[in-house]
Amino acid sequence: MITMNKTNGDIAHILRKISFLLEMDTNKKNDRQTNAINFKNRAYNKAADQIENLSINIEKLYINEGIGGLLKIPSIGRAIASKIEEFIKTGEINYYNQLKSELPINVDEFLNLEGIGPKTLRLIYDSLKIKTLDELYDAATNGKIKTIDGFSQKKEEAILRKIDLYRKSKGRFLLGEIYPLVKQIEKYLSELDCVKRSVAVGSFRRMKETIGDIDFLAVSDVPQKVIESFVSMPEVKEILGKGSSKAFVKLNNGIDSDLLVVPEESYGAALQYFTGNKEHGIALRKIAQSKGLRLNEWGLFTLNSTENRIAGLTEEEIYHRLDLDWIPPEMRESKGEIELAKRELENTKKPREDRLLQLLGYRDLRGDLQVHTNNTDGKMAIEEMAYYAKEKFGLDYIAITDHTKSLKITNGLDEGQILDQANKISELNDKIKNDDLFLDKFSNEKTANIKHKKNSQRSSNASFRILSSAEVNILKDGSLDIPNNVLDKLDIVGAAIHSNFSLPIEMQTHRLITAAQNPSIDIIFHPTGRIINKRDGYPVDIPKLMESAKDTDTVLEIDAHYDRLDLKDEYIKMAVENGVRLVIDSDAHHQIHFAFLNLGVAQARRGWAKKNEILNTLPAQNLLDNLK
Ligand code: DGT
Ligand code: CA
Ligand code: CA
Ligand code: ZN
Repeated sequence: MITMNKTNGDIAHILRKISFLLEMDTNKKNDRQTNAINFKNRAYNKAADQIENLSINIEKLYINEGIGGLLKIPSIGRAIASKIEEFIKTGEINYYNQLKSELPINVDEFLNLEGIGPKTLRLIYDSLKIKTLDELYDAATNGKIKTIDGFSQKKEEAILRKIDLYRKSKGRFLLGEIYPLVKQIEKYLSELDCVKRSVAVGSFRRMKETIGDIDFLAVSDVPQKVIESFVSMPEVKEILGKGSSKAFVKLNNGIDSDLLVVPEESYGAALQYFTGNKEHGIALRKIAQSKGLRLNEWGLFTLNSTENRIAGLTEEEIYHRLDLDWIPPEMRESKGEIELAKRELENTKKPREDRLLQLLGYRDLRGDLQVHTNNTDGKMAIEEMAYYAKEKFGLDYIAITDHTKSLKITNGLDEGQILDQANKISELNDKIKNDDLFLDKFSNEKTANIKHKKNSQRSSNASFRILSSAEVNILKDGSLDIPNNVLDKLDIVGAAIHSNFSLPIEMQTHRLITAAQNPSIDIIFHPTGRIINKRDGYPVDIPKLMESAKDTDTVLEIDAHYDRLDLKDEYIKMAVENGVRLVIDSDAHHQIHFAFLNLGVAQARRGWAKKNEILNTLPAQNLLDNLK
């Protein structure tokens, strides 16, 4: 008889803990044992990934179909299936308890602590018997970590910084990480019979780079029904509260989620209220008050003895009744957008494209200027990346920017390999012109598809272009690892810092400025080097870099990879205000990564960028003509 109540999140969590302990255990083993354990810990992690993203409840699946049901899930084999069975039946996994008795650390605390992995932790545990995060922090504060073999003052300081960053970011999720989940729930709610429409609001609608909790808004005449459907989704781990029009839950991956249900006539008002940010909402309510009106999530009302709703169905009518132009959600951060919207509405006679609130759009990018391939650390060949960029993401061009030779961990290319790649690209472009590049490369189904297209719209293939390029490594002194006479044979060149992160701010700024002054460098990639929630990046004097970019006509990149989003919004705004030109790149290492471009567009919109400020909204030839 099964009485436990295990969510997918609980199951995934314990599998991750097993994986973590297994990895801690590799230190003392010989190579062969280590390989076997590595294989095992990856298997547990992969299973956890699968389970977290499953839309069916695993416990129910098991109750209905037994262990055979579990085995149908990809990445779950016999060994893991039987552990899941044991967990569902008894609430425990004996194997986990065994591992834990050998390494009695508080796994939960260390599981998501980026940058201090199981292997490092093992070394620390072996000498200091540290079991908790607090103990680790104390030991580092008291200078005990640096005394361990293989550690140093620098490593100790890095550990303190990582714990600080972790504590600060704890509970905030990366936008790109939760994006698919949010869209999945949004779709589920929208498709309920009792729901007229549903949308994710809050910081998600503002496309903030990290999200504290996910807020949903739904329009319905039967809120109780919507709330029951929401709290019983398989993605829900725990119901934190529910009322007549609201519900609060915790989802399997640990993030909280709110739902507000309103009638149709309040949709726009609720959308406005619930999108925030809080300061933006408060400012709007003050404007309403100053006009003798009241604004809340149900509508905009007059303050007569009988309250009359004068707006509420759409957001536009609310903004307009307050004498403001409608403000894109990405701008609603209380950073001057309200004053701007006021001026803009007063100037509505200006043509639409001259108006400041007309931001870069989600369909405006025509190319991607940072794309990696399996010649270095990417996963696919040049032609595969080109195929997906064109067919699935509608791009007109990509630049192939494999890493260069001094970045050894990626097998960076040397001069000869870069030139070989450029030749290959030029052959591929010839094939594209003749319309036969994509025909022999892929499966029959895809080929049939393209052949059909080839007949119907002959010019489409011919317009796609692959640009030769490289992500050149900036060395410690600001020089590059590839000479200019080689770089000048490429269509376009980006440069980036990948090493010596701990140099002081003057030296980092000097490295970037030296690269910008190099006549062969068109773009500085991911200028600050941060990884959100994981590392702050190297220190840079941003205003100085901007000035140099402007003087040398060097383009700065908004790297759209979800954990970089580098430059961040305030720096984008600074670039825009100072006439520094920008591009948005996916930093794709796999074909699905082109999807990150949208996050880069969002980031640019958060920095108030317009279409003409982003160079890769231009056709390829115009873009090349516009470089320094
Ligand atoms: P988060 O969740 O930390 O990423 O950020 P938000 O902006 O999603 O914040 P959240 O979830 O606390 O609230 C969602 C929206 O609801 C927020 O953007 C504005 C609105 N809101 C929440 N609390 C208040 C409040 O006390 N006053 C006003 N005016 N609005 C609020
Ligand atoms: Ca939120
Ligand atoms: Ca919330
Ligand atoms: Zn890079």
